[in-house]
Amino acid sequence: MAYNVLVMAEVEPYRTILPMIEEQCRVVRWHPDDDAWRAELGDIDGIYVYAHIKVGPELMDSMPKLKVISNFGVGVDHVDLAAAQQRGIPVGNTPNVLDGATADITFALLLAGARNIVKGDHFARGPNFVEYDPSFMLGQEVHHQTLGIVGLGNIGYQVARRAQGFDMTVLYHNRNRNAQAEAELGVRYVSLDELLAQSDFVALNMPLTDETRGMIGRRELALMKESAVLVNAARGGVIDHEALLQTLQAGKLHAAALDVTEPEPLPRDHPLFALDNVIIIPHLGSATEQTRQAMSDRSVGNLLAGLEGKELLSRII
Ligand code: 8YV
Repeated sequence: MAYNVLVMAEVEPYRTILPMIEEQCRVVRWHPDDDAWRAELGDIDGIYVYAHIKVGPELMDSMPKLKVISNFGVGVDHVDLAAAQQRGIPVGNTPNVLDGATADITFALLLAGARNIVKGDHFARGPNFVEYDPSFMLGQEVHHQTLGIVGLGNIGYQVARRAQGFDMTVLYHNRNRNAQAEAELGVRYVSLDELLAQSDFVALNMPLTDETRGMIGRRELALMKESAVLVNAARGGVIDHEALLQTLQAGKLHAAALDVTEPEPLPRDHPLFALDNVIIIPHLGSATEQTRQAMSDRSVGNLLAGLEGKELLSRII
């Protein structure tokens, strides 16, 4: 086998990944507690990262032959990109192939938060649903309302497209203005404060970076309408969870609908679980059979290209 690859995964990778890598490489399995893999570091040519395990400068420096880091997923906040860049190691990720699935889950959470889908499901199964009452569980209208998208990248763009089908007015906030999206979708750029104050729904679709960490804190949550729904399909770290907890406990939002949390998973006794105005799902943004397969193909493709010194199919640096 020409190359040695360190597969960093705490769980078994999606079913096609290891067979594809093993066709051309020898796999060394990383382990959080058992250090046997460390003996192999001098021979490792590539790292394959599955599900957000941290890759820092010490690890990179312990692999003199390292040629590529390939990440399963588009978000690479767990990889020290500056350190990789300094060392001239390309980092591959999986943009585009997961935009549709992640936009779909953003919209699913938006609808579920607005229309009490999860709360309604629990109620319909429970002992108290013995009489239908047209006055209970009133939600918030979605169609013709205002959606504010924070992070109008590829995923945010797809969220805006879905909002068009619901006749929504779409505001966005982003590092840079997106003239193409403005022209194609009629979305309007506003400041973050304006977006929070005017939107009936706020969808977070930005990457986690030094700039976005804790972006939605106490002050920002207080700017939102009490009838609003906050959807996070980005990373847990973009929201201050203590501030969110207090806001929801005080009933200052209609609902929060979270695909991601910080930490992830939350401790099993976390106080957010006691609230019925929050929906939490276990990071399912891109979790469809089709998208997982596409992410596998892209990330293994990036790995193999990097090992052979070729241009990656998609690289973040
Ligand atoms: C992935 C994601 O499931 O791509 C991303 O950034 O957050 C998810 O779609 C995850 O990264 C896989 O580990």
